Amino acid sequence: MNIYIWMLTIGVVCASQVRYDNFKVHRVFPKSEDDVEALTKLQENPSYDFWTDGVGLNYTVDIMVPPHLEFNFKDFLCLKNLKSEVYIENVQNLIDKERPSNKRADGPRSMGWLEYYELDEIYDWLDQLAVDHSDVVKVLTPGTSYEDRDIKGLHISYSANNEDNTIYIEGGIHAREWISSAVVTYIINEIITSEDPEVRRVVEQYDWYIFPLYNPDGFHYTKTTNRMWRKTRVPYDNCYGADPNRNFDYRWNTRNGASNNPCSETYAGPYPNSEREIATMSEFVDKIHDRLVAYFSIHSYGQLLLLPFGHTKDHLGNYNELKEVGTIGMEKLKTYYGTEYRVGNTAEILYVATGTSTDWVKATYGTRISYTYELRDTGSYGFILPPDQVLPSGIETFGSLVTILDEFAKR
Ligand code: 0X9
Ligand code: ZN
Repeated sequence: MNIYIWMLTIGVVCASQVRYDNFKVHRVFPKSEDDVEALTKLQENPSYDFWTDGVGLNYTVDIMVPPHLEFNFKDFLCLKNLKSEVYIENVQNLIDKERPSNKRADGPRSMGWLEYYELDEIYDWLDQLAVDHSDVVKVLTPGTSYEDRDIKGLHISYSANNEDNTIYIEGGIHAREWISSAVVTYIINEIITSEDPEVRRVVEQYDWYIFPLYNPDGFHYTKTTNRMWRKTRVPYDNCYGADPNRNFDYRWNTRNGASNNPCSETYAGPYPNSEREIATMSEFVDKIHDRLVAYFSIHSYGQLLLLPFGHTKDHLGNYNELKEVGTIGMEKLKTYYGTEYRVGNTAEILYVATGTSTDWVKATYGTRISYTYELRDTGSYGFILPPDQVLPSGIETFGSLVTILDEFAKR
């Protein structure tokens, strides 16, 4: 009897939905190396969730603070004389507002871009596209996640002659960045169904490999249990998950770009490619690498277009070309709704990050085009971007992507 009650309690603890009542997101401005050091130290405490993962001089840091630590946190700010601003008053309120549209009322919904969808809805839609457009669309499942979910994507091909013109798009590598997967599904839909002659002219020149959900276990977990989950779901010591975007086999776990601590949001994992998702998908990219002209990794948030590399501020390789074309792409993006992006090297305009997908592709295969998008917004909603911003995000992002490809083709 006792054992039964004990087991029941454990079960309830593990399965309950995490709530974020009165969790605030503070934006802090580090103005000196001392500030950076103090914040980096604070980040070691996993109770503070750094929504912007790294800390860099003169760049703002968004930190989610649980109510019981609000007092300590304010003391810390005072002590260090750090300037700050409350960006989100109550994270749970945003989650609650998002929720009605993220629930399925009566069975599966047909795909759209006015709400957020579940994993099986997205996968069913991919399957249906392959049926409806069997001449150009094929479903691919190169592998499965740690918890045995498919990593499903599409190969879209208009002509066998396009093989050497392959574009790869990866979405949803960070579980809580729902807008990433939503925008990637929008991109898929436009590539296949757009009737705009300009769009058709560009997209039909390429072969497309597109995977909207690189981290299916994490995604599922954000739907069932913890909306703010980022990593994979592999148990390590006392904590779950490695950061899949620190797990790629290039400069893995080096120079402040990732963490050794399994409880950290940027845990690099025990070794490169330790995460089954990353090992499998890296192997898949390897198989097609000689046809690859572009690799796009889609994240949120910050409205940034990031160029390799994350380990150094140096402008390596074809930085100039990537920066110029990226800037043209972001000018196009702005024409739709006025959304402004900054373009630059990751370590320079964001923070040091190592073992990321776009750096791995660039360094390993020398792929000409390699960009990381940090989609909307700039912090008002952060990861909990309201569903009414899905469609505009899709439209502006797709527009910029087409412009970038077209501009590269002219050079
Ligand atoms: O830290 C990350 O992995 C990305 N930011 S996020 O807030 N979405 O987690 C940035 C990745 C930067 N990419 C490269 N260094 N290539
Ligand atoms: Zn991310």
